[in-house]
Amino acid sequence: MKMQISPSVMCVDFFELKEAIAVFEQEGIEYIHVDIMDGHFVPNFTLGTDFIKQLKKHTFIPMDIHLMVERPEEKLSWIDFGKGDYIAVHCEATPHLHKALSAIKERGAKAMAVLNPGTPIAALENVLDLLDGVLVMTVNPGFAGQKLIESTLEKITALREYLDKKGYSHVEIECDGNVSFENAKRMKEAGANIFVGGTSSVFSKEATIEENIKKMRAIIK
Ligand code: S6P
Ligand code: MG
Repeated sequence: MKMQISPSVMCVDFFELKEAIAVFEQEGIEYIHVDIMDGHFVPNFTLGTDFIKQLKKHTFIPMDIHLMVERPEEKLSWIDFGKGDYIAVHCEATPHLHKALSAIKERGAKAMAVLNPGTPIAALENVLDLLDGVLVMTVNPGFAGQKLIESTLEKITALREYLDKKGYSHVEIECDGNVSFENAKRMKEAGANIFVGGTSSVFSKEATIEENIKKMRAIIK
């Protein structure tokens, strides 16, 4: 499976967003991870629908939109997305997971279901045919800069096995939360192939964004 990087744009210094996007394009970044939080599903607010609209005017890189909102199926029409973009909805955020994923597919985008660290893989059982990807949260969502929850590595391994066994080996696995250079290697070995880059890698202050992306590429290749 293709190894891909999805920088989490909530971690950028917004005064340097334009330069960061130019580096993403130059480095062949596959997705831009956009975190949307509603202050209910997770205890924080972040980026919104207008931000996505603006971002789409300034880059050709597809979006990887991570909806940390309650009842996402009621809010999909607010968001500018389409073919090539990933939209991720949390299994815990709605009793209508099937409806939410179907609505994403109907708009030609790629559908992703998200599992919080405490949510079992079994939550995916009845929506497997709608999935292009599964996002495994490797921290509890809401904030950047947290520490990896170790048990989520086993979950990635078990999920890869589960998907392959059920005949869904084309379904991608993304990991989000403390995907540091060290952890990315372990997540890759566990079976992940899309890596959300945050403060512990792509936006680490120890080097430039360009150097960090190159380092991440070398680790996950
Ligand atoms: C967190 C959010 C994530 C973070 C990212 C930060 O709830 O969904 O996408 O932005 O995980 O990365 P890091 O390296 O600071 O943990
Ligand atoms: Mg995220």
